[in-house]
Amino acid sequence: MAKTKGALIGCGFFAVNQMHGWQDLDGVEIVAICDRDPERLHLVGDQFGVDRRYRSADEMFDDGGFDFVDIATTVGSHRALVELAASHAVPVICQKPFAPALADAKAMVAAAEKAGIALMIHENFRWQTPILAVRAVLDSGVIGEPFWGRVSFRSGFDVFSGQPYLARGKRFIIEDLGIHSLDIARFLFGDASRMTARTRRINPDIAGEDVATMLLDHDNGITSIVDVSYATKLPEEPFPETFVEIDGSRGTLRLGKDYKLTVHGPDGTTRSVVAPNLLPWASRPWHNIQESVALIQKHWVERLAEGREPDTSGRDNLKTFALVEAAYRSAEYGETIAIADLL
Ligand code: NAD
Ligand code: 89Y
Repeated sequence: MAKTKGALIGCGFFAVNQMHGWQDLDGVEIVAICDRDPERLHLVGDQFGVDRRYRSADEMFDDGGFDFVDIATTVGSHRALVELAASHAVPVICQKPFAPALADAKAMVAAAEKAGIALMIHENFRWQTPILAVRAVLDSGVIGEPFWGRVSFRSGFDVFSGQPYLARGKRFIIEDLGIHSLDIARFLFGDASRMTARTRRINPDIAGEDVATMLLDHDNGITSIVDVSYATKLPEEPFPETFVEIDGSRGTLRLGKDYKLTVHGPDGTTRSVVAPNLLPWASRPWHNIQESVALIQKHWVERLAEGREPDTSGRDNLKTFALVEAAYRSAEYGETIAIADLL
């Protein structure tokens, strides 16, 4: 059977994971890559054996010959590149964060819909093995109806050495990492209607906030706390693990350090380890994230073939991105923000 052909724009720090993920999928071949930095183009092109290399996305689209494009650049270029893909009617995956602002994200969804193409946001954290395990427990009904939850990511890991731009942005942890935690909260507890947030900057060497505490009212009555920090110095560094606590009408669930999952219900307590697989190309501690890249890319290819909307489509991800926007507004004005007013 003919392979699905893809092109990748942005051959930086994270794109290498995406290239590995594509390489592992039997039915996919990345036939062209693009980066304005010739060194990155050379490095990634040689590592993955891709001959068609471009410094300009316009030129790559003009030459065409691919069924989808994977955008792995940083946020500033997302809107222009998604609109470029739409103008060539090429289905597109775009890395998180969706866009610099909600208005851009809405314009990107509109452009994709007008062109009749699929748009998926690479929101991979909900595809992590431990998070999928938590979702499966909720679906089993063993803890009953959830009424309270917490999604927590607290770390002191140096993310700035690999991603130096993170230290320079006016917005940092909510836009970069909290966006994943907020999406996990939506995945586990459903859409949210109200957001209250507080932020702090502890690290004096960065421009944005590195601590955020967010309170969400979900449509189904669940209250959740999403708390994120890159200023938390623990005896054992948990990066990049997300901890989850859920209280339900019949029991409780706790996902803690080293992927330990404890589920307590009317029939007793079960303890298990829901660790991610260490893929051959992955490296600790990133393997949890790396496996979720492979899983979301598989999901994209399946949905593309079926002509069905991916779970983290642009339309869906507007609701996660609205929570990001709401958190910044709430922290700035000290108010609770109604999400419907943003969408
Ligand atoms: P990076 O700066 O290392 O790489 C981006 C690359 O894109 C650079 O090589 C740059 O030259 C190239 N580029 C930028 N604009 C371009 C354009 N218009 N045309 C061609 N090339 C262009 O950044 P990174 O750390 O790899 O992050 C990329 C994206 O991945 C960010 O949005 C980041 O938030 C996201 N990310 C996601 C995860 C995740 O788990 N989903 C993890 C880390 C990073
Ligand atoms: O950019 C971030 C992401 O998406 O996952 C972890 C990260 O690399 C640093 O916060």
